[in-house]
Amino acid sequence: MKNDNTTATKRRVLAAENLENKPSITIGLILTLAVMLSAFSLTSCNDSNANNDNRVVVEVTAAHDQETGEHYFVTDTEEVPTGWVTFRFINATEFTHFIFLDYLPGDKTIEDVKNEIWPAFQEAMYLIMEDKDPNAAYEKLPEWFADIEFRGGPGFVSGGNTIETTVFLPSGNYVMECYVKSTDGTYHYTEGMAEALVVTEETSKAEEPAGADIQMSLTSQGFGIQGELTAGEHKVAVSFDEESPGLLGYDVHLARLDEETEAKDVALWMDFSRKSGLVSDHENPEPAEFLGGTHDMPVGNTAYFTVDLEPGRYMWVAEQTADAAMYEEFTIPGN
Ligand SMILES: [Cu+2]
Repeated sequence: MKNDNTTATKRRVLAAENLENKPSITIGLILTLAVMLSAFSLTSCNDSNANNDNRVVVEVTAAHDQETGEHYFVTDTEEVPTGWVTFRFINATEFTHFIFLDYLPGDKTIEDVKNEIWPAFQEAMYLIMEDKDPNAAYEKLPEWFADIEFRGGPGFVSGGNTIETTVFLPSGNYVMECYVKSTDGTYHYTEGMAEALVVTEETSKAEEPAGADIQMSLTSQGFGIQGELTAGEHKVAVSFDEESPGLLGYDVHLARLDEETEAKDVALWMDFSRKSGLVSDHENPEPAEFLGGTHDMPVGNTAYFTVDLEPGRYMWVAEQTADAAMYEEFTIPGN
């Protein structure tokens, strides 16, 4: 796993050196190569663990077209059997992304979401950017929006990093979307960062992940963490134990903080309804390095993800509005 971080760090240094005056294809290639290398080492690392033979893995790569500005996902499958699904999410860009899983009601498809849901949210965000009331736009949401179930998905991850998150998916139609924003308020899904996933009625043989050494119980009281956070790799099991009163459920993401960054500022950035919330681009980079986690799921579900901690400052943070900010800072001591 060490290779991951080394490669990611190299990539970041490379990016920092080149960003100013030489965008374009060369950097894109270097980044892609670096990320592919880091993904490869993660794969070999996991495959050396026993009993994963039946795992169902969806590999998704976050990509960015420098010429058109388009953000998009590249996925290796459009269909999986019902059961435990592991998402391996490779961020081959310089920006933060995530995969949020919408479980659609009835026979709704990604086209319905594109036509009826995202335009309302996008219009609302552009109103917010102009300091106008977004409610008129939100009122355009169709009634069936309330029937979409949020089913977790890989949490926030900064450029160059690869993460894995495992969730249980019932059969039906899903959308994988990212709603990180650009400085002008444009959501990534508006730029094309969304893909459909069909979960069939065939039952997979994938087993529920075992061996979690960190347990979390997510409620309005916080993360309910049990287990010892030390340097090295940890498997985290997250149980969703309280219904959210609003749109945003209780979820958890890991961020690494540099010496100057205040945890509170990262928590505020998590509020999508603020102008500067969830913005990640060259003009306004994300406030910390994100290392994965899980989005919210209905009460009673459990999601799993893996983290690799080095000595340093970290925080767990939920995607909540500024007035309900939920975060917890911790330090992994050095030698
Ligand atoms: Cu994104």
